[in-house]
Amino acid sequence: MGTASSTESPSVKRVAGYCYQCVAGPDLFKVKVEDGVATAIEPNFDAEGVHPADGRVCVKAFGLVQKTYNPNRVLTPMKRTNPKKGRDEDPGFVPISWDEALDLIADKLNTVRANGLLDASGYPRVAASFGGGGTPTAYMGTFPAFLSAWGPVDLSFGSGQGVKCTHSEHLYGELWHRAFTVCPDTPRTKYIVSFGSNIEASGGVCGVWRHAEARVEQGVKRVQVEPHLSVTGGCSAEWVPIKPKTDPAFMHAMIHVMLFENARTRLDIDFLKHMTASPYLVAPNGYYLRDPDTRKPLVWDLKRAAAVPFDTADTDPALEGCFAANGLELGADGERFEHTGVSVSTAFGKLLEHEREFTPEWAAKVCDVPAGTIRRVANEYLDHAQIGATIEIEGRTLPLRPVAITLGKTVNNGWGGYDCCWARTLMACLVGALDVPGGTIGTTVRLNRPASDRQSSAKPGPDGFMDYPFNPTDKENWVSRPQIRNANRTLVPLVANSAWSAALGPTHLAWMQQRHGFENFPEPTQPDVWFFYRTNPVISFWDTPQVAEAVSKFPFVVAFTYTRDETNHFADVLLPDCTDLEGLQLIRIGGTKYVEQFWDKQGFALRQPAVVPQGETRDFTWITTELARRTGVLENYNKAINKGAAGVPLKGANYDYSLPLDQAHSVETIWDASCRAASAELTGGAEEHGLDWWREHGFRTIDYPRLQWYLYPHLVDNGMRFEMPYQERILRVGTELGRRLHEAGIQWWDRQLGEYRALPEFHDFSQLIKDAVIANLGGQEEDFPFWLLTARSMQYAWGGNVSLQVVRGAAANVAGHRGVIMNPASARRLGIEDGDLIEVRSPLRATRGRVVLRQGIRPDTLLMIGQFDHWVTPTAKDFGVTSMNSLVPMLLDLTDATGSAGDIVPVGVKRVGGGQ
Ligand SMILES: Nc1nc2c(c(=O)[nH]1)N[C@H]1C(S)=C(S)[C@@H](COP(=O)(O)OP(=O)(O)OC[C@H]3O[C@@H](n4cnc5c(=O)[nH]c(N)nc54)[C@H](O)[C@@H]3O)O[C@H]1N2
Ligand SMILES: Nc1nc2c(c(=O)[nH]1)N[C@H]1C(S)=C(S)[C@@H](COP(=O)(O)OP(=O)(O)OC[C@H]3O[C@@H](n4cnc5c(=O)[nH]c(N)nc54)[C@H](O)[C@@H]3O)O[C@H]1N2
Ligand code: SF4
Ligand SMILES: [Mo]
Repeated sequence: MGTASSTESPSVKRVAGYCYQCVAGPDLFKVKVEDGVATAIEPNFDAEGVHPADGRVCVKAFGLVQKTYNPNRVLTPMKRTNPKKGRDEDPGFVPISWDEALDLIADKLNTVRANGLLDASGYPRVAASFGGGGTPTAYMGTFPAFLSAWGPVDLSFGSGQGVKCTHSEHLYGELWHRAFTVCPDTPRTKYIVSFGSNIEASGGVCGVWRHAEARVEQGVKRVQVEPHLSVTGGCSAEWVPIKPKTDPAFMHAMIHVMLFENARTRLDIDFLKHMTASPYLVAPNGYYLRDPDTRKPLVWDLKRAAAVPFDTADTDPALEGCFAANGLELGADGERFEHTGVSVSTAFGKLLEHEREFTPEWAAKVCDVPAGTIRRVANEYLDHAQIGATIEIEGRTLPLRPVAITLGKTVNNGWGGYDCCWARTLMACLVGALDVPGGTIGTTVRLNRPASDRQSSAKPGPDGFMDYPFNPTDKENWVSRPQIRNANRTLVPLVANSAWSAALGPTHLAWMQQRHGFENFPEPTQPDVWFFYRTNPVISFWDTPQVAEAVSKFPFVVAFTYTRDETNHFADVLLPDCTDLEGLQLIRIGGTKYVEQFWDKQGFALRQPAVVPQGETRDFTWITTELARRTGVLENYNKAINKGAAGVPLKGANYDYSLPLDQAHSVETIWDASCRAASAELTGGAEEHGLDWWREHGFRTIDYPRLQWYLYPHLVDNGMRFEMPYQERILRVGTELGRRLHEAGIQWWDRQLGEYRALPEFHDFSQLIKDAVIANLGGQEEDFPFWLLTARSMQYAWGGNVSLQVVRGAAANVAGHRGVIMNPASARRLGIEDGDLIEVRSPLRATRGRVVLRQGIRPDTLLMIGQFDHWVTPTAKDFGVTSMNSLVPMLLDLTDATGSAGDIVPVGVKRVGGGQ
């Protein structure tokens, strides 16, 4: 704890903590506590030079004082007394003791264990959902250790995150450059093309800080391509109002300009030849031509005028051209094609063929952006790329390529996501700007292991690329029976099999199956027990009434609860946890993390009770330990904690703070051991500071090498290349997956199978989405002339802080928070004026809201910011602000091969009432 300054009374203290309310954190702060009452959140300036924003927090963190003292908090455990569950049913929650609440839950869990952890369909009987981007982990203490001790738990049920986040980027980003999320190397870049990445709202304090610095220090030019002028568009050099979901056309045309309207010498030829698969020879069936003995892909060596394995020393591989060569082609399921004197072209040659038709003039018609604009942006990108430039980072000379392309969540999700991720990564490769200083770089890994270190997760695999843990698609090993209700490993090879893979499966399939099963799939079942924490899927998911219907039928729902909300409306038991300023927990900080957290340090930070917990709220670790004790898994729970499930392995090379297995430990004991292990881990065993030291200091870090911000040097050192432009593995994996599914009689995933192409096949995704919605739900196309979109608000963390007046007050200063944003010209045509009440109708259903007229939106687009439409959450339920979520259907036809879909739906509008 910091000391009080001289002008303040001695009863004032400052308590260090962290904020991880949104995925752009964690950020460090201090809580000012006067006479035991938290009165202010302040930056933690002890972290100057340590934290990328020098210890500052964003506007959302300042809501935490009000969050603590919110009179609408649920302050005791509650149980439901009305057995009927429905939106219009009063749950009849009554206060109960912790003993009763925990016994009630333990009783259900013990019954589950007695019946078997898996049900007749092979699905876990216990399910759990956690909210936005994994941030709940920073607040749920040892709960991960309980989940691991319990056994199989189904994390299938979409909680808004995952399929709605930057989902395609998560999967393809990890495949291509171990980039669960992707961002510019903002401190060095000079030119950014952002396709709907709303960084000034979504980037958190570090992202906003870095972009502000880049504008001032480097004069970075950012071009914001998006249908609606977000706050990011507002502070960009240029706004390009593209038609929704046509970004792939824009990007194809940029590639076309780089390939066909510029001399090859403007590209990074050396990078393409030696750091990518561009020179690999592609055989007639679409797979690489390989050396028959070593099975290594072949390149055409201009020096020898012969085909040689890609890793042959001293070659000058041809980038383009057709050659006659011999070799072996390996297709799906071990198919072999032997070729003699076959005519082959390079992967780069295939790319040229593929991109030839995508001229800016063609794209202009698709995306409603002038050809000249697309051409200029492509050329500006080339102009800024500085091919040949270098920079020294920690004594090592690396390429400097100060150009980057970023993608927002809707560009990334659903149809077109593959195309956009591919095009963005390819454009980085064309100028040698992938994961090098100044370029387009990755932040963190989640699907590959170890998640703590991008570099060591990138291990050499076959064919010169990084290995990737695809879920098996061969006959013997394909996971033909889904292990969880969203069938992630069965349907999505790319989703891998890490701790995050369940939440990144096609999570809406779990909800959809609560209505109807899929043909030749296991009988859908409900979880016997469903836990959820820091998520509100009845507000945040798609087709929210359908989610509500499914939840209302779940037999036993346990809600960790802050206030009453739309999802815990259907709960059986409410458990009130200590919130941000009341709980105790140690988390890892530093390194590189999304959204733009790039540190020169790594270490740990502590969150501690700054004030006495309100009411009967309890520390998450206490609740968890009690559950473990009452369900007979204490020993495994302690084992899991010792192994690091609560964030730090308690035993390392020079130290051992492992907890005895046979007893329940207090919250302080657990975190004291974690603190000691963390100190020891950071110092090779030299320090063993306990909880008291950490309470006083708040955080402890060591250096994090800046060289590790970039993956490129690691690839060079290990003889690996980026798997671009040609997707031979995707083609093979998709072909095999298709065969497995068809062998199992499953035809309903065929549309998704179509996406497994070596080079993405262009579609007008804008039209495709409209057609799919109308085909499934009916209606006439002319009745739905608008696209409805959504966007982030800097003030709100999803729906996590909507009940705080102070947050709403801050948001009220930013245009668009009052209602539905609409272009004045379109409004005039429909006789609509600012403030009018309108009905917005999709083929699924309608909602109502007030119109906010703004020039900064395309005439064919409407936007509903954030996720409101609350009907239980205190204060938010009185906002009268609508959301798109009840209008967006969950449909297989909207689901891409990665299992995601976009926050976009075609709608019509009519005026139903005058202004207020
Ligand atoms: N319309 C629309 N919908 C969207 C999006 C959008 O842009 N527009 N974005 C989507 C995306 S990308 C995501 S990641 C999801 C996120 O959506 P979710 O993961 O569902 O997250 P939230 O809506 O923030 O839900 C947070 C819940 O946790 C509760 N809570 C907050 N603090 C505490 C606490 O300390 N303790 C407990 N027990 N509970 C707490 C809040 O009251 C709230 O009910 O939303 C998706 N939905
Ligand atoms: N303050 C705050 N920060 C957050 C979060 C939060 O809730 N609050 N949530 C975090 C999470 S989980 C996520 S997933 C990220 C999301 O981060 P972003 O992707 O940056 O978030 P959004 O603002 O939802 O992005 C929507 C933008 O995309 C544009 N857009 C919509 N459709 C299209 C399209 O078809 N083409 C193009 N080019 N643009 C389109 C919209 O105009 C809007 O400006 O934010 C993270 N950061
Ligand atoms: S950016 Fe997110 S984690 Fe950081 S202070 Fe703001 S709300 Fe908290
Ligand atoms: Mo998200």
